[in-house]
Amino acid sequence: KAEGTPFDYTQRDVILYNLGIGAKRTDLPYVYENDDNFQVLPTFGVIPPFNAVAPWSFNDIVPNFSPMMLLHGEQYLEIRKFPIPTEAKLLSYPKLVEVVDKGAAGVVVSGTVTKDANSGEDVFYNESTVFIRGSGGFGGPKKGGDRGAATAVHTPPKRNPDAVVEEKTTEEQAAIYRLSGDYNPLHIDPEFSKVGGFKVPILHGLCFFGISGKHVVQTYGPFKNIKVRFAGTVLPGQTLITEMWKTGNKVVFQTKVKETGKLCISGAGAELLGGKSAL
Ligand code: HDC
Repeated sequence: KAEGTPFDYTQRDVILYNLGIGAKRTDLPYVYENDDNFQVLPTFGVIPPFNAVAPWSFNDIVPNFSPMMLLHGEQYLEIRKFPIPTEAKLLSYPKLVEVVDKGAAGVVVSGTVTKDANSGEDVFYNESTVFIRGSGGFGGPKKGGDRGAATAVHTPPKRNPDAVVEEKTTEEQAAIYRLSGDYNPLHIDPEFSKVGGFKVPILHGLCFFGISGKHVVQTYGPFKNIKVRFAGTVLPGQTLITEMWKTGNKVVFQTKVKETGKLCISGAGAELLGGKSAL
């Protein structure tokens, strides 16, 4: 039986995560453990599996692997237990889902179940897609599989968005976000990011995913799953504009960088939990 990678967290980790995705000192439910409604933003579900030990190595599955050329391509998160605990001991079990050949790039998808270490109950399921520039052309399949909500591409309706939320990130956004567990130097070390093709260290995909997810929660309430494609990079300090369309129980959304007008999240959607939630 595979051994899970442990992730134990406390209220302190919850507050640090919430701050990393832009919670303000006045957002007491996000930053104050004694608030009656103290909670973790639901996109926290991507954190426990982040450093889970994978039973494969990139060097074994794609050619010319370089960590400097790796970008986060897509993310799917399913929350399987509500309310999300504000402290817990969890175990994550990563699996390789697929390796796709995009010619100039290799695309690797992993899927990770995260369980409560005491009860054995599922808490989160994640699928993460990484886009590795220069690691394609190995003769693999050109398209990935259809796994329902995990691979859905959500198309915004033609009408104007039903809701728009704008939020400026801070210059320190990546420096704070990384303390939740993604210490990739691409987001802090200019020497490293330069080799990857970026003059300035770029923001973590999962940081602007979290900020956009927060916009969805604050507008429509909690969701049971969320899927995004990282369509463009974001620099710390830039302003994010999340455009949302409510279609039934689903929120279709996309996020733009205000300063450039370019999409950083596209084809995204979240399925709402609905009803009264304890979140
Ligand atoms: O879309 C381009 C881009 O720059 N996106 C933004 C990437 C980004 O900023 N990511 C976040 C920051 S990096 C990060 O956070 C790393 C982190 O520290 C570690 C992650 C670890 C996660 C694991 C957790 C366990 C780019 C460069 C990705 C693609 O642009 P192009 O090269 O111009 O590609 P394009 O010609 O448009 O398309 C080629 C084929 O690839 C598919 N594709 C495009 N964007 C994709 C993608 N696939 C997955 N994810 C994406 N984001 C296209 O569909 C196309 O395929 P096909 O021809 O079959 O349609």
